[in-house]
Amino acid sequence: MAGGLAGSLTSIGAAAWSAEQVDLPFAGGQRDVTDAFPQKRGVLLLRTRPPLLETPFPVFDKGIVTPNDQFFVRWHLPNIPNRIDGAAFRLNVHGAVAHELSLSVNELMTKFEQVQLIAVNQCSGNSRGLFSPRVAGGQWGNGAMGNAVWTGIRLRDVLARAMLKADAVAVRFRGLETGVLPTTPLFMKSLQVDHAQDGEVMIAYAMNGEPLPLLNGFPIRLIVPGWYSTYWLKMLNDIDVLTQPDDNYWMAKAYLVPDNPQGNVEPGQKDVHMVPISRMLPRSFVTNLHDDQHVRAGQALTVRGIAFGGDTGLREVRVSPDGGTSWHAAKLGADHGKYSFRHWEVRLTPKAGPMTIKVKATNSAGVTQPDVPNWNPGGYMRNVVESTTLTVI
Ligand SMILES: Nc1nc2c(c(=O)[nH]1)N[C@H]1C(S)=C(S)[C@@H](COP(=O)(O)O)O[C@H]1N2
Ligand SMILES: [Mo]
Repeated sequence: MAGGLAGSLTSIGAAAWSAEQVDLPFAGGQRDVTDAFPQKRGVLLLRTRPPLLETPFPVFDKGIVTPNDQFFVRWHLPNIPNRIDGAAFRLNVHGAVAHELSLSVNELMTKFEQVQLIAVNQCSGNSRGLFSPRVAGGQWGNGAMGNAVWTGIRLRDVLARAMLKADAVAVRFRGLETGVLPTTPLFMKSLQVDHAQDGEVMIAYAMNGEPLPLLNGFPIRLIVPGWYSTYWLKMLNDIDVLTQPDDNYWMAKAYLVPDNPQGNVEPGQKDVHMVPISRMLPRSFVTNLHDDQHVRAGQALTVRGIAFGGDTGLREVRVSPDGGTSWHAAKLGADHGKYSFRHWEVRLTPKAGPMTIKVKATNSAGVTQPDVPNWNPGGYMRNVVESTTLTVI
């Protein structure tokens, strides 16, 4: 892959998309299904430039790994390079380091120990369209997430080669894209030095065994396991080691959440202490059934789906066949590591009438999904217990 690395992005949004539409379950939720973006096919179009593309939910029923061509896409700034010469590309490491580095992708692939991890990449604003009261921002359904096998190297190993100086406090990441105006703040995110050196944060050069799709960050991106993907910086070409906390716009002003475990406030509440978003919360979803689906009374019904623990593994997934009155432990599928989606399944025998199935995950730290939706003005961190209402005939 090294010498011939090239991403191409010839016609963002230029081609026609199919007439097919999907209705997400909120006002204004009509989405075209598009094939118009390079290396993407059958994704929901939310915005063209910069691209916001959502994974259609039925994809999550097909396996615990989300295919690259249907993996969601989110960018903040419109000038994304449409071709990257992978051989000429360099990752620069500078700032409070003893040795500045300028590394080719080939050097990253051959001079550091390779590691692999299955991890969920979830946008902070996943499910924002379901917020009530509604909030501004990308109106995602539940498909601004995906699970992939990431191959790359440890950020810690790269930082060790650069040798951080004693006064380093944060590590800031930047990618190749820019805004339309020179005054638009470049998209940059940072991690505290201890987190950056925890040995889990990765620089990935492959996703599900393939080079990263251009729109998912070709040729390299950051993987911050268990944290919302705003930190998973794409087309990563610059690492700046800072001696002060990062006060750039995207850390100090954007992506702030109320300082409590669910990022929760009452609509209209004032004087809330806000902090940068960080760890993910547990979530679980039914993937093989949808609202208003008709099923047969008295016949065994398999209900299955996916769940993840957020910043740690899953302890259990429980399912209620009666809108939350009684709960049954679901059978969990293979464990692919604490940051991965995990399958779950139960068998039910429905009785005639409407039937509301609820699913609730608890992670290994004991954090459980709330029965009542959490809310905040940014539309972040939604993780309410999901309901699916069937008609049993
Ligand atoms: N360079 C760059 N990296 C970025 C972003 C961006 O705008 N630019 N957006 C972040 C956010 S908010 C999300 S949700 C994820 C989306 O990752 P994906 O497009 O691979 O699904 O990328 C993150 N990394
Ligand atoms: Mo995001």
